[in-house]
Amino acid sequence: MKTESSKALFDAAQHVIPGGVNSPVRAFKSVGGQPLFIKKADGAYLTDQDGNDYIELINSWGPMLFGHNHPHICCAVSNAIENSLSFGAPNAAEVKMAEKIVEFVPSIEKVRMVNSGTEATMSAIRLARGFTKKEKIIKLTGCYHGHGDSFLIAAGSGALTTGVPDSAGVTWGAAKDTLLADFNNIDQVEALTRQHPGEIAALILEPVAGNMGCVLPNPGYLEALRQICDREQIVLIFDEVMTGFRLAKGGAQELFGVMPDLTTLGKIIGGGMPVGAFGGKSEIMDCISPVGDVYQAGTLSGNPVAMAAGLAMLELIEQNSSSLYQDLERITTHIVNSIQSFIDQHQLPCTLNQVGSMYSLFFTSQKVVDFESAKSTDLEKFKQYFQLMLNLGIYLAPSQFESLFISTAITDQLADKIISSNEKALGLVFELETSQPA
Ligand code: KE4
Repeated sequence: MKTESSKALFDAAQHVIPGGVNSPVRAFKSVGGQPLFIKKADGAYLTDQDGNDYIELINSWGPMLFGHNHPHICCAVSNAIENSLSFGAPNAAEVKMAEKIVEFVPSIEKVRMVNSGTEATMSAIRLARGFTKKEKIIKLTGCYHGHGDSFLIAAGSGALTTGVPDSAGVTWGAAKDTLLADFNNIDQVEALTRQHPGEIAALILEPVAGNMGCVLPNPGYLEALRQICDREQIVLIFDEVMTGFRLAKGGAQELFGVMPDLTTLGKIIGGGMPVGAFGGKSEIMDCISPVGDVYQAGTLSGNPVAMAAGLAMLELIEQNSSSLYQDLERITTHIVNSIQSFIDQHQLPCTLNQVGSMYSLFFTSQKVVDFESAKSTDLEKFKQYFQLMLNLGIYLAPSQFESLFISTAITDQLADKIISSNEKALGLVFELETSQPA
């Protein structure tokens, strides 16, 4: 596969951009080789600078629910651009977007637009602290909420201690206010509320984790968190930046029937443009300035072009909602079940997690239910698998600890190509006699 143009661009990029990328995961650090520079994308395909086409399962890390370059979204953006790119003033599209979000997401009564998922989660935490007048938050290991200081916190040495900075530049002052519990472990949350009575402002989680690979909540887990937060007057925040509009029109909260107090959104909500949002009960949201005393602001928040893209995305969801999520689940289940059959047939040390159009293949025999079990995966085997799949024309997330996404652009025919490529790649990774050369 020719990759000279990508290599030349990567060499140039590293002189002027840290690591040559504007987001670390794109650097292919955990899968080796050099990152591919993408020239264009259409439907289910990415095309790199050297003209190589790939069926892609990243969907730009989630937003591309209907595949790339969807005419309805592109047309909406073109029309919006004619009226200038930004006003820095209220505009009709913001109102329509907010009304749509309130209509789609069951727990949201009011919503504030921002420009990324990180901005949404940072703002939601500050809002929860301002609303409750309490300072500590509970975060779950393996969940990622963007790069805000409150979230770049690792579990302390002893279980149930306060967090420790998980990035240079994050202060101990920030870390002391973040408590850690393991995803799917309700006893640890109970223990933290006993250790810190009256101190905890919020508990934030991905209701379906996507950032340790795809990991589902155990039955009853979300309901138990809801009960604890009600009892302890803790603001329950569902970070649905990834799951929002991905798992259902109303996100994971609709799918699982558990209502948070605040929800953070991103990715799909922008249709591929930089958009995030946070929303929830009016009682809480009205603490945000200029109504309340929790400050939050943004030059390009509610940008009219970004709103046009996001609105077009939500319109597509609305127009297709009768079968959209069933269709996405059907084809994703077909892919996952076919790979699972191959794993069972050859008794491979692999496990798959799936919910709706999100799934992950882990290189471990353990059931992956939390960060510890996710970390039991064989990263060397994942690296081989990733590179083999790339050579077979399938572009996966360049990290084991990411979820894959299926868009409506993945037809049954493309699903069969994904399945056969998985069989070839796994055959080579595990050196099965029956495997065909890549
Ligand atoms: P952004 O600031 O990247 O828009 O959103 C942060 C964020 C918040 N919450 C969840 C659940 C998220 O998944 C994310 C961002 N996701 C990663 C991929 N897992 C974005 C990719 C990247 O960092 O380049």
